[in-house]
Amino acid sequence: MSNKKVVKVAIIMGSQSDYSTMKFTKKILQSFSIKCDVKIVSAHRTPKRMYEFAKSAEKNNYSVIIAGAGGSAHLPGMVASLTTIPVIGVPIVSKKLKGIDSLLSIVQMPKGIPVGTVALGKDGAINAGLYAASIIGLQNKKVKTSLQKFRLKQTKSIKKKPK
Ligand code: RP5
Repeated sequence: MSNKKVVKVAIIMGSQSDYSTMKFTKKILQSFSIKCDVKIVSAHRTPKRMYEFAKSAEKNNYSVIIAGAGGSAHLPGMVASLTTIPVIGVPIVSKKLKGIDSLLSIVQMPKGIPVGTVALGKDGAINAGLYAASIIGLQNKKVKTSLQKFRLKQTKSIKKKPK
């Protein structure tokens, strides 16, 4: 296991409005001292920005890309089609369909281009960060140890009896 490579995660989202969810991904990654770049990249409103982001992701040394999107939520799949870096999709709770649209859109990628899909909203945003830490932990001992400590703390926080 090498600890020398600087690990970096890209957190992208389709809109400013997604940040109230995606900020939890940033927070959990920071708690593991994993560097992250946070950007608004919309598949349909800024397609050129999305293409350029995805095509330069390798050069920018991202280990994982986490993409939050709501509604028809094509951003994670589109980005995944342009790179072989693992992409995790976070379905945002949409206004009209409460996120069922986002969830089905992200999870139902046809074969050939995988997107790791997490739960809707805040839980998914946190789990996306933890999942990225697991992937990075395969190569980075410090991150793996932090993740193990996090799990232990979580286990200890669960009381045997309810108050
Ligand atoms: C999607 O449309 C975004 O990911 C966002 O979840 C949704 C709504 O965007 P806004 O109308 O809030 O900009 O592209």
